[in-house]
Amino acid sequence: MSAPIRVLALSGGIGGAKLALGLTHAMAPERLMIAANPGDDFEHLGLTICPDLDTLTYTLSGLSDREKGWGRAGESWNFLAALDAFGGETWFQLGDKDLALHIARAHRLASGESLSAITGDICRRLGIAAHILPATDAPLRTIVETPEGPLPFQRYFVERRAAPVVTGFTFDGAAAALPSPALAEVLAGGMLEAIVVCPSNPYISIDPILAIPGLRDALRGAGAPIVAVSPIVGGTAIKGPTAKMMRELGRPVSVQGIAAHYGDLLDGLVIDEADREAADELRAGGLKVAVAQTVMRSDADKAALGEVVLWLAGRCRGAE
Ligand code: FO1
Repeated sequence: MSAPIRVLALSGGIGGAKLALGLTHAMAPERLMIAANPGDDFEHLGLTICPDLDTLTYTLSGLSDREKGWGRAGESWNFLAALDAFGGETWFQLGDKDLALHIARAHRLASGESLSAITGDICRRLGIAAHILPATDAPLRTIVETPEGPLPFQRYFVERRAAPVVTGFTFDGAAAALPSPALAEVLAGGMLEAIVVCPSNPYISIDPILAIPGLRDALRGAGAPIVAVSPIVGGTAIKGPTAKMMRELGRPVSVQGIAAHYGDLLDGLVIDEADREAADELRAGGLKVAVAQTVMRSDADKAALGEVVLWLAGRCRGAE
């Protein structure tokens, strides 16, 4: 890796990718590494599907479907329609262009290349200056515990539309997973200025990354402040099932609930203006807090939030 990485972001899919894009505008993008949640990944139709990794790749290359948040813009669906005609499984939608990425990746995985090496090459081909990689090259899959039994993540999220009540999570394969090599190198290198926990779902997007043995300690030991952006705004989640999960798990659906979930991992938390009144309580608990507009509608919003995150990390370092 040529330029030393200064900022490491931990990210899930859609919300995390928006902040990651914002960070690329708030700093030199080649100094940014983004470790993607592997927990949403699964094997489907003989292919390894990596939704959060791909959402980051498509978002940072400008290829993403900005309305859906996942998949590619200008997509066609001939493969899915033809598959349907053969009675194939179509509950998980793979567009034609997205399928091309999956086929290219499957072929390379089968020939023994690592997921992080393949992702690095794909990002270079798409002109992405930031370094996107899976948090681990090993299979690490989120299982959602429900009263009707355990459900693999995509069955729960897409096929069942996140409807079953959640009682907990397990991360299959976590015990044997190692951080991907470039991530381990950056964490051990002592060059990081900030670690950013994106406004992703803490249970299903960030916890799978933290389930990699030793990773939480490596993050704390990296010598950089760890700053999160709350995915909860005004007592609800902007997108996705975060608030529903917190309720079902009996946790307060609030920025305090997010702070409590991450506990001593965090040095700083960015909360939305809607939660301004929680700032003093969070500060009394030992966190540095920035109050900002965290709902990212435009690219300017994303860049502005990226700047706030880096500013708060600077304050945590005592640099400003
Ligand atoms: N999300 C859906 O809600 N329905 C889908 O059919 C779907 C297909 C899909 C294909 C490729 C891909 O990279 C992502 C896809 N997603 C889909 C998103 C995926 O389920 C993510 O895990 C979630 O968005 C959570 O981050």
